[in-house]
Amino acid sequence: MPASPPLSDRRTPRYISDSCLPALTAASQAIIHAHKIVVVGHVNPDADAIGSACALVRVLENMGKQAQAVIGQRHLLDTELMHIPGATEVALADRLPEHDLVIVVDCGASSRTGTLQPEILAHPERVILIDHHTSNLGFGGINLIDRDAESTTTVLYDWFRFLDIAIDRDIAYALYSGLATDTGGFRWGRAKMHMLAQELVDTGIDIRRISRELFDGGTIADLKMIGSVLQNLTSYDIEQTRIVIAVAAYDIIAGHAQAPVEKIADMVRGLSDTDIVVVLKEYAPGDWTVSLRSHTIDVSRIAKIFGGGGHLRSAGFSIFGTTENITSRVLHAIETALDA
Ligand SMILES: [Mn+2]
Repeated sequence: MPASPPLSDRRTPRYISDSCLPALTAASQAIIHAHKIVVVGHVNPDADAIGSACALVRVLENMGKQAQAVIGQRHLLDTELMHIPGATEVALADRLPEHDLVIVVDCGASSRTGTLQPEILAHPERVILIDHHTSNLGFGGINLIDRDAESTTTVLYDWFRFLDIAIDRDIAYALYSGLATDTGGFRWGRAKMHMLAQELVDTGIDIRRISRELFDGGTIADLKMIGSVLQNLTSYDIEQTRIVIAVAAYDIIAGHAQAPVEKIADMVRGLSDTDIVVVLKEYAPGDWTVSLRSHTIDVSRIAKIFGGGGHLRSAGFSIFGTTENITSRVLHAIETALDA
């Protein structure tokens, strides 16, 4: 009896789990049959969301599909992400453009699709979800989720290999941006994230430039804004756990790009005398995004209490209220989580 032909190497996942193979196959079949594809990244996108969306749109266009990336929010995207090839073509929308398939990227919960959430939940059979968040329960018809992957762009890379897509420099730039950002500049992740980085860098991308765009930048005014937030850090002790809260109120951050505000959590997360870092960011009056960071405690559990999610060490959620009200609710939730 003749042996069945071996799967070619490209079909073997290199950076994601073999258990993703059924989803890789299903997702590949779905796009082959689709013509108009909408790619949705999360609200207040970071470089992993925009990098994933841009890389995917370019690949789909190369496959002869009509593809459009959208974010379900009204306020403008952060100009600091516009260096990623294709980012200027990402649209803002309250409704999904005409489509026969939706691919949602880097959204750990359906709420992260913003104003597009009702339409996405109404037709999961038209939705492929690609993600790496620990807390993701899988709200798509096809769920390509690897909770060990460093970034959504890591998952995409293996999908592109599976599809036998050539990775050009623009695609590599977008994928690398997501990988570099979600590993804090390669400070955490598995050893093989460096192998993926090497494969991407081998396409000829300029990592010095990408790193400068992703991690440096900002203005004198941005630095002063960060300074005034840090000046007013408050700390709380719940039993043996120290919590630090930073409040980036609307009147302090208005007029600043999102990137320097998002930087605050990463500046505070490394403190040696702190267990949990909470950063409250008021991007619109009364409308807050909360970031949670910890080296020792599963903060995705705390974020879930507020309808958010994320990773073990890095999670977040959205909430309306005042500084005092949100602070007391967050402290109470942490106390509850610590007791559990
Ligand atoms: Mn991500």
